Amino acid sequence: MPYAHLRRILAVCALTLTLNHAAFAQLVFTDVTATAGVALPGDLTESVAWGDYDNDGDQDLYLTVNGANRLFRNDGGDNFTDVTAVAGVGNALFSVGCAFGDLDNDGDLDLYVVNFGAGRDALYRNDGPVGAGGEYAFTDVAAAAGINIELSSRGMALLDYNSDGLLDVYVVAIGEYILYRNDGNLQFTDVAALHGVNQSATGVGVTGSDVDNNGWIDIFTGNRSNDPNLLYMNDGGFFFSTPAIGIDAVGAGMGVLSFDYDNDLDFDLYWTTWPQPAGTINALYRNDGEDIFTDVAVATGTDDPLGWGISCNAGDVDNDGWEDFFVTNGFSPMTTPNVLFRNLGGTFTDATAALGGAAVDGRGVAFADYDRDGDLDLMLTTDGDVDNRLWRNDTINSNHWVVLNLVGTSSNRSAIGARIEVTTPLGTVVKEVSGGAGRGSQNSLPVEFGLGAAAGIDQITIRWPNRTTQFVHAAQLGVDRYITVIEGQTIPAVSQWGLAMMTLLVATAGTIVLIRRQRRERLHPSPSAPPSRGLYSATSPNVAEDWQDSPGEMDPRTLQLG
Ligand SMILES: [Ca+2]
Ligand SMILES: [Ca+2]
Ligand SMILES: [Ca+2]
Ligand SMILES: [Ca+2]
Repeated sequence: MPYAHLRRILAVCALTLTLNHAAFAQLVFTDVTATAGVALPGDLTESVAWGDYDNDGDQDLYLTVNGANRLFRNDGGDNFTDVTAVAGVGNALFSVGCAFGDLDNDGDLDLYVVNFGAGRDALYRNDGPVGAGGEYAFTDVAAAAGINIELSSRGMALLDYNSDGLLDVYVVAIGEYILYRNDGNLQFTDVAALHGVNQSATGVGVTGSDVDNNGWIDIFTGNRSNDPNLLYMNDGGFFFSTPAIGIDAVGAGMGVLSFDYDNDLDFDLYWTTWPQPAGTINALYRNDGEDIFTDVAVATGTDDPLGWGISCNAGDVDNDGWEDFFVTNGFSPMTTPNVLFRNLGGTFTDATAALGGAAVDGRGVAFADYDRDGDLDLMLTTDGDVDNRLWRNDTINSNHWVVLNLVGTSSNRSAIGARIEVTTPLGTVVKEVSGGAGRGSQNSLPVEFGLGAAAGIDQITIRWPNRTTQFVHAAQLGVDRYITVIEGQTIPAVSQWGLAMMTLLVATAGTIVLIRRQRRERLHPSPSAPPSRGLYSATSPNVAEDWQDSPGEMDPRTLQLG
């Protein structure tokens, strides 16, 4: 028996035995759309991307709309502020996809927006805190950057296909697919034909993922109008059109997703479809290695036979170490419910009831822990007949977690495409930093790992997008915290005492900042001034605090390693 296969079986056995006990704790979500101020009544919201555009340590929210898109700044708690105007990102075309990524590696997140119908896609360069009141602002540089697509674009993903440290853009449209190679200085060249990844099909969804684990990001596209879905395998920055066996089902393909549903340390593929031609159902392709896949949707309970599938995204909402996922359904003659599939250890159950129902005309979906309490929250975009929905995860269980925020140095700074394995005494779980999935929606770049009952981490293994591997011996770092890892920087040995001191330093630094701010505000009262949004830093060079939303509120769980 090949070692890799044996390892997979052992990994599944170990996780099944140890993580499954917590799987049946009650899931609880609260609809906070109204209180958070992110409802867009009457607007058709198409897609969603989470990203910390203002580098204050929390996830902000971008929604594409048939009309002016919106950027909501996360102000802590459940408070979001519409900053579209000052940020300059309200593209008024019919935008259907978006993703955040640091395309010029200057330390802040840029934003790519896909526009359906006529009109150029937008490439918003983040210019930093240059706007009114020191707010972050963007400039659409698409034309100067060589982004000239004015076709009917549908979906997109960011990926560094040639592993040169610059994020590239793959756009799927009707009848043409474009791979914008990033040549540096925000200059892009379409190399889709050169690399054989142009298609004459009707593309809807795309995602980048290293499906065969050779260190190069592959491309999986969902194509409708009876065009086959295609998986382009990447070897050395060159794509090979040899079709993977088993994934090319024909139908009305829509959203696509890559995630390891069965915890055997390879990425499996999901594909949503409309029920046309009759009988076409969603597919979950189990990765069997050697570019061979087996559709296990029916066997795992994820075929959603009544759904009109649009988009999909994954997140471990109960932190049990098994990846759950959400499927949106819409554009249907009747309203078919969106579905939250909860992973019970390789098979799934419909957990949508935990949301209080989701029978609305859905479009896009993405996960992020916007309130930084260690569980993944959920944004759903919808047709204009109902409001989009933001659900806060209020599940209470004893499962542990860690959120890893990766900073590339020789790799792309957003670390999109990094492969992360987190090993605890209970097993190993693998995820990637996502450049977009489903149909043009994007989870947060920081990756949340549920750890189940594991109260400690043995090791974190990161294969950066430049294909170097970094081992983080994390035994002393603890769990239930955010950890920032900078590419290539070694982790200092930290004793429990040292960790306590680092936490104390972080809390002390926060207190000092708070006292200084309160003193400043006493001396210089300025009720109309915007809140200070500078970065808190502790005195230790090995630790930095990046939580700064509500004035004075500190999160001592956050460590920056480097
Ligand atoms: Ca933020
Ligand atoms: Ca797998
Ligand atoms: Ca789970
Ligand atoms: Ca949360």
